[in-house]
Amino acid sequence: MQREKWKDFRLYVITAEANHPGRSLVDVMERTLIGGAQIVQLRNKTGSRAEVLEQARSLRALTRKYGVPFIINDYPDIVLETDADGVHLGQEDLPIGEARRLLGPDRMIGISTHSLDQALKAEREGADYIGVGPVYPTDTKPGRKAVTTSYVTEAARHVTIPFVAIGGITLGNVDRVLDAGARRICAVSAIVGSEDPAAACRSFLSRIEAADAAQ
Ligand code: TZP
Ligand code: MG
Repeated sequence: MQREKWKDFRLYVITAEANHPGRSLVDVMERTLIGGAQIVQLRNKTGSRAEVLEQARSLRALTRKYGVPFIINDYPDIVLETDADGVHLGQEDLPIGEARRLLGPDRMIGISTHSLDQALKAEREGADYIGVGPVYPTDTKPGRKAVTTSYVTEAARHVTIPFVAIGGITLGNVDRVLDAGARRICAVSAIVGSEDPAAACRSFLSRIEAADAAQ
């Protein structure tokens, strides 16, 4: 299955245009790819469908150039329309089984989870990966209570599909998240809001690799 080959990612980057005023989405995301981002998600909670479609087209072309999987938050129809590699769902979005019927066997389905129960349910329903977070409070997803590193440790013990720790992760705390058991990291504002997104990606990757080596 096509989607199996995309699961090896370690550094996941999500778009957040509010974090880089005056710099274009494609430019910032290309810098993350130069720095080694291994999976990219388009997340646009405020734009129109037409805007999301246009951004998806641009990022589909860009990620293809770098051979990196491209995921779209919230719009399975735009996944199909732009030949993206998968969809990312929230707990309130369409059920995983429904997304699978729409997208077929070759595309990835990821889902945000905030508890071990949600994680195990996602696993049973056929998710390809889950988000575990927000680990720390974050302005990128306001109003959502932090799950802390204790949920990261529970996920590391009990979840068998890939899980990616997300939420408030910076170079200042990523080692704690890795120590808690995460092997895949998503950082949004700490990367796309950085002066140098490529350097930020390289720094995150070297922390992830150091944690591997210490295992
Ligand atoms: N889901 C859980 S936390 C989060 C999302 C989309 C935002 C993560 O952004 P940041 O800037 O890395 O805290
Ligand atoms: Mg959603």
